[in-house]
This record gives sequence, structure tokens and C-alpha cells, in this order.
Amino acid sequence: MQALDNILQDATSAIHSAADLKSLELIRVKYLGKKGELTEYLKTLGQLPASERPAAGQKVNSVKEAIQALIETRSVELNAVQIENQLASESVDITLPGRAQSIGSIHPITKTFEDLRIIFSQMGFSFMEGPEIEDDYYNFTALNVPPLHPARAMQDTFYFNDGLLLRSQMSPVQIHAMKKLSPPLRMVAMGRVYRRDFDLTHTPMFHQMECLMIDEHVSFADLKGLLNQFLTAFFETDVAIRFRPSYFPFTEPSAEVDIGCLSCQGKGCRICKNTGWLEVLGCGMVHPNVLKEVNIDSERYQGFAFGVGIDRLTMLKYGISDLRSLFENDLRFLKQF
Ligand code: 2U9
Repeated sequence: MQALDNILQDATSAIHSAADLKSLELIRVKYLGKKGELTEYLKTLGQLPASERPAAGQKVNSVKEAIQALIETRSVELNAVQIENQLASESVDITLPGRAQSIGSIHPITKTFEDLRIIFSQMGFSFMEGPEIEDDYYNFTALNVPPLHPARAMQDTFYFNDGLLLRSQMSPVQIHAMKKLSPPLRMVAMGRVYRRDFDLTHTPMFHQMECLMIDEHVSFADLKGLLNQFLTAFFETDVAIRFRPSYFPFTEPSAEVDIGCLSCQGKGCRICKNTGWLEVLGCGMVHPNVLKEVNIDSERYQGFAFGVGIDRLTMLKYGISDLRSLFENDLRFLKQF
């Protein structure tokens, strides 16, 4: 009986000091397992005189139940501690600021495309598209560019081997349109064009917009009015405009258009090379030869056209001084838009 009390005492203090579930399991095996101290004890019961057996049996059982109950209680405690520890180690600090999603921005050239689309749609122009690979006829011949014109030279245009070329202006889109549709026509073509030019102010691929209007009684005055409205809307200010006579094979008469310098208001600065003016586009009345080529009666119909470099227009509007920044995709630059 004394030995059983000693076992209970030892087991009780071992169970109390068990630090985790693993040590508690070892204690259970030590006392209650198949070869455990109490089990061994049970086996010796048979050697006792029959009169002592029931009392001894009862005592072993009560010690066994007491140990089981102690283990059960401790196991509940240790389980709770284990869960506490796990929760503490896996806890999330919800006061930490989250990782910000970086949001893209609109490329300035795309922004100009979008602005131009709004301005010219509001003035009743339709937008048309065409292939970037054209042939000599649509890019030059139909536009009254003579066979030996310098623009056709190998050093200006990208040619493929089989008579095809990368369009060097947007005009072929308008030739396709004029062959399909009949006047009156108000159309704009915007997109990529290609020239064999690569220096500080030229890239081999750049962006152009060309505008064409064909109707009866269309005059240079209509062209001036439209350009005034367009440039004022685009630069969001009352820009001064001047026309200088020029020459293009596809327009007659032709002119180049300057706007009053946006950074010095015409006083003269580094941007306008002290002239007070910035060249922005070329324009003119569509040459009768171009109208004849697409079977439009040039006696009845006239048209005006103009072409503008979108990259340059964008640089002027946003004060971008280096053309390369439009093509490098440096996020530090792009994120400003
Ligand atoms: C058709 C007939 C005529 C489009 C025109 C220009 C003048 C012009 C330049 C501006 C800067 C090209 O990007 S740039 O270097 N363009 O000066 N473009 S008239 O004339 C047309 C177009 C289509 C059927």
C-alpha cells in the first residue's frame, strides 16, 4: 500500500512538472504503459494472499484512475499552452502598412493620341487605320511623289526585298480610304511611321497624325480655321499661329505652321532658338494629281491635308527636352504622367 502511495506521489509531481505533451506521454508510458510501474504491480497481485487481493486490487485501480485523471488535466493545460504559443508565433501585425499596388500610368504619346481622338471626333472626323507595311505605290506614287524624289532614296525609307516598304508617313491610309469611299470625306489617320533616321532628334520609328478633308468649296481658310481650333484645344491655351510657304509633292499650295513659343510667349528663348516660334506641322491643299489618282473629280472637289509629328507635339506640350525619354520606358520618367 505504501509503495502504491509512493508511485502516486512520484507520478503526481512528474505530471505537474511535465513541460510539454511529449514528456507527459513518456510519463504515461512509465506508469500506465504495458511495462509501466503500475502494470508491473498489477501482475504481482496474484502472489498476495486471497484475503488481501481485493483491497490491493482496489488500491491499484484507484491509483491508476488518479494518475489517469492527473494526466488528462495536465494534457488539457499543455494543449492550451501549445495553442497559445503557436498563435503568438504566427500572429500578424495588422498595424504594419500594406504593400502598395503600383498602378501604371498613361504613356505621354498615348495621352496625345487620346487627346487628338477627342478633339477631331468632336469636329466630325472619322479615324481610320491601315497597314504599317505598304508598297511604293501607296506610300509615294499615289501621293504625287516623283520617281526620283529624295524621300524615296534607300537612305530615307526602310525597304523590304520584294517591293514592299515600311510606311514613312500616314498618307497611304488616306489613299486606301479615298479609293474606297467617295467625298465628302473628313478623316484622320494616326500611327507609327518609319524612316532611316537616328540621332538626338530623330528615331527610326515615330508617330504621326494626318488629317484630310475633301468636299466642295473647301478652302485654305477652312484649313486655317481648323488648325487654329485644333492647336488651341490641344495646347489648352490661345496659341499664336503663323504660316510659312513651303513645298510638299502631295499639296499645292503648301505651308509649314509655327506656333508662338510656349515657354517664352514669343520673346525668344533656348527652346525656340531665340526665334519666338516653334515649327509644329506641315499642311496644304491636296494636289489635283492626288485627287485624280483616286478618281475624285478635282474640278468639283477640293481638299486640305496636314501632317503632324506626335512625338514632337507631345514634347512641346509637356516640356520634354530629350526625345529619347519617350522611348526608354524609364519608370522614373513615365510615372510623372
Ligand atoms: C493625302 C494628301 C496629302 C499630309 C501632309 C505634311 C504636309 C507634313 C510632316 C509633319 C511633320 C511629316 O512628321 S512630319 O515630319 N507632314 O508636313 N503632311 S501635308 O498631306 C496629305 C496627306 C494625304 C491623300
